Amino acid sequence: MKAKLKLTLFSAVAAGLVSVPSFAQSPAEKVYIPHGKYDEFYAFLSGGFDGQVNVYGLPSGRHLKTIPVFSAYPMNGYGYSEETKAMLMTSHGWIPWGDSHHPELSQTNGVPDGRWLFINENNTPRVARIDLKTFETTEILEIPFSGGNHASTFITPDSKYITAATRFSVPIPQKDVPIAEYKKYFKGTLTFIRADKPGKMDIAFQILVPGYDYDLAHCGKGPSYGWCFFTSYNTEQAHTLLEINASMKDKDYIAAVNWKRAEQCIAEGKYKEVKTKYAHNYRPPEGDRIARTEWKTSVKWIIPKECPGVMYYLPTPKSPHGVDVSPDGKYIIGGGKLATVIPIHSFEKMINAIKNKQFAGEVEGIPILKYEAVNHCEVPNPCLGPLHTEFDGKGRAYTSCFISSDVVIYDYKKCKVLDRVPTYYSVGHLMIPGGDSAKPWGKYLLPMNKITKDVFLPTGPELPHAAQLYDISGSKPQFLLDMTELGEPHYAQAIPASILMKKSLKIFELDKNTHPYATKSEEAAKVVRKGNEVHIYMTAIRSHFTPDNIEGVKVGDTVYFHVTNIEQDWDIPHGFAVLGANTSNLLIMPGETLTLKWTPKEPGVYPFYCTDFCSALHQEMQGYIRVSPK
Ligand code: CUK
Ligand code: CUA
Repeated sequence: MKAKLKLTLFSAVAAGLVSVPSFAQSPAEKVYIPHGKYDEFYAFLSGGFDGQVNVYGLPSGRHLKTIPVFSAYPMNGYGYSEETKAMLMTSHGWIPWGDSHHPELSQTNGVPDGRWLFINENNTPRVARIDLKTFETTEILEIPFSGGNHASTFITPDSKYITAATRFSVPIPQKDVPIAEYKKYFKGTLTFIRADKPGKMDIAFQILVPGYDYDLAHCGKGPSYGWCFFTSYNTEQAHTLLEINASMKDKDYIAAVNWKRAEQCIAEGKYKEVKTKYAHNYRPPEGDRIARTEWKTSVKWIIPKECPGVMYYLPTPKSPHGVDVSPDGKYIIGGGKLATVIPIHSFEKMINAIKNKQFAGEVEGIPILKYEAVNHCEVPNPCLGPLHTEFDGKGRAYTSCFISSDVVIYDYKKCKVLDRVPTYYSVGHLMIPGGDSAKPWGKYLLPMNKITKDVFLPTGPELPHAAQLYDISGSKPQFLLDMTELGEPHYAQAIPASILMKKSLKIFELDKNTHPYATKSEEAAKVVRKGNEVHIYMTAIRSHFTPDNIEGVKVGDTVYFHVTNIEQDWDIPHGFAVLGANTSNLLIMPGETLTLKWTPKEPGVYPFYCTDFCSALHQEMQGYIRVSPK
């Protein structure tokens, strides 16, 4: 009997009638990458309060790299070297820290293309571009008239714009007013940033909106191309004890912005040019690779009243947090974090409601559409605390649920719950490769959690953050792996490794290095004094620096070590550090020039050395600099 059943099952599988393959391998087998093989996906996780982007391989969960973005990073000298300092400049001064939340890959026709990764900074409003050829931050743009940049960086399907929006409403422009007069003075801005021209990132326009809190966004695609959607909570306009006072209303909003209409208004001159000052920092990925700050002086404001049709409010239950658009561009899913349902709006119904003027009111010239007129359905009893939604490209939506610590899986057209998987614990964002694009790759699901509790070995009071990797390629999700994470990842993106590996750069060619202090051979190494400045044109190659004995420096001089790595092998970086320098190590890649600035305080002879083990004679890669009295 048994043998007969086995045989039947076997023949059914062989005939392709039963889908077993997903569980045919154990989780350990599925995440194991044999030596000599690569991971299938690159995953980019935001670092949250570490201000960086962390790169992992999936399905192994191995940490491959930290890309410094908004925080200085002593490991490679980002923010410390003269070439990268300017990246962290803002109108508030030089800020070596940021809070990064939402990475977003550039897209072509709604599909991630692997050119760039964008990411927001929440605390001192900024957005950044990472060049995925070099895996380096090349551009950071400050956002003026914003109080915290959270609904960012969500992208239009052609990478024309990325979004930004005020998380906290503030007086706009800033001024000294009583906080109790919030309703009178506080405002928000929704910002559209031109993103498709590297080196030329700039604010296309800002829409001046009511003083609510704008939390997250996603842009339309396919039929909804030309629109972006932003969650708008605290429509109560509370300024104290928000946990109670901003949760009074039954419904808040999703703001639907017609950016094509905004472009028209700009073209017709229906905007206000406002003076301000904000930083645009650019470090070219080739050439001299020196970051510079350019100060911008104005932005264009669109006032909704003066540009009718630019914006509508869609009522959405209970303090919506996430807003996500289905791959077909037809549905807009809100994550009402205090709601007991998941509201799904229909783009088609929204357009009809606008045509038929099915309004429930208006605020500051922005029509509020009727809930029943735009709502496609409410997913009943999904979970507790729905937040964010991703898609697998097979008609299923996956929504993270903070309070019930799970991910609910449902058919978003039929509004029917299909399945659920647990998370450990209190999930925030979740990610499926391509899961917010027009063509999800599916395959894996990565819920990222806010609380770790007992998942890993305890490490004192501070624990790593945790994520779980699921295989979602079969008919049932299969739990694969607990992953530790650096900082606090909010959102993530992933792309097949095959796309990025084709674009990735292996070496900075020395010939193309146009740094003014580049030293391309040992013969060209020299020490040049310019008044109080001493410029050391230095080379690094296994296993020595040239020059390695430097004299003639005096207390009171400013010393610049311009170190060029002249290796021909692509995988041999050299480090550089000098005793007592109040900066960091440099990590110089082959073909690159980096500069460490040092102001010696006392006479003496100071050693410097290579910090990255580069050969059997690495320990000999050192030198001395003599400092004499004034
Ligand atoms: S998030 Cu930034 S507070 Cu839900 Cu995108 Cu966590
Ligand atoms: Cu160069 Cu160690």
